[in-house]
Amino acid sequence: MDDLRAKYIDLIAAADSEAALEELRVAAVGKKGEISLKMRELGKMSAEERQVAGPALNALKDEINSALAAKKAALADAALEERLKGEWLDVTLPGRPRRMGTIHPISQVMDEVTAIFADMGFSVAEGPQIDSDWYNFDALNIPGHHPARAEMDTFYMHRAEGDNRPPHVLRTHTSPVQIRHMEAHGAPCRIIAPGRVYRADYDQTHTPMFHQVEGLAIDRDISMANLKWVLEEFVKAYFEVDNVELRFRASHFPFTEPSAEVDIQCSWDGGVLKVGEGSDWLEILGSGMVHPQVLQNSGVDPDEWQGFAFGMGIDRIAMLKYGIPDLRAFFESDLRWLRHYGFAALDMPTLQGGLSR
Ligand code: 2NM
Repeated sequence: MDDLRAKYIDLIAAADSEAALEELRVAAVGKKGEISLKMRELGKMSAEERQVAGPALNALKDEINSALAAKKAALADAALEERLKGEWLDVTLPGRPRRMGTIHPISQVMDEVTAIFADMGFSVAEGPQIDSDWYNFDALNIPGHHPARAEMDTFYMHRAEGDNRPPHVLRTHTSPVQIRHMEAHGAPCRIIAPGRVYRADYDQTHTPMFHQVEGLAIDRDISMANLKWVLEEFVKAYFEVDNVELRFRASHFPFTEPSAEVDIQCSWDGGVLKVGEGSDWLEILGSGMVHPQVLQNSGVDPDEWQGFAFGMGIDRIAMLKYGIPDLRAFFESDLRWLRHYGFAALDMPTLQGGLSR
């Protein structure tokens, strides 16, 4: 028995694979293994002999099984160790740069504008791009015969034959979003409505789809003074300058009274736009005090509430800030143009981190 023990303990220690171990297991404690055969001989022994040999053989069998299990675990550990050496990875290495597309300048500018107005307490409102002519026109104090309807070059949706209701339209501005917001939430309110708008106009400076951001602030005592401050803060933050002169020119919109178009001070030295210096003026937006009729139409009592509204073209202010010469290139999906004018996908504009870099 000691010979058997010595033989198998040595062989197990020397085994170099799971397969070799399995062979040893079969040879030692398998059905026809050496130790099993010895156990069969117990029957031929005398009772006294068996009392000694039986437990001793069982103990030997247990010992061999334990040695097999221990060696098996050791081999598995060694195999894992070997594999881990091969799969070693330095997780402190810098990442490999990978092209992942760019943020379109219009999306970038919408994010910048949103960040600036959010800092002044404005939240973002959204609404449908197809809307009824009530929300797009009538509610805004633009009745059916009003020249502004013709001027807007509206896209009308198709109506089934015999359906004489007024057709829906592709919204010509984001004002319907503001009407819907007032209707749903009432006053006071402080929102901006950025988004796509549509007008049937296509030339050097017009595309049939473009982008607008409108703002609306309604409270009990909001005045043109508040409008002026908000727009000054916006222009300084957006164009990233410390000072800029604004010029309010009297104008007319059906939905505001009084109304003003706003120019910003700039220079065009060497064909390069600089905002906040020089003696030229650049028109960037329209604004005014929301017409009492528009408040009324939105379910807001004009004897209790008043406020300002403004609207500007995002595409235009994007071109101005980032020196993009051709409007139509915005919508051509030219990858070379996008790589040139696009922004890094993970750089979100914030007021603290810098709007643009
Ligand atoms: C502009 C100019 C002036 C405007 C008005 C409204 C509403 F819905 F509150 F009446 N939203 N936006 C507005 C006012 C838009 O764009 C040139």
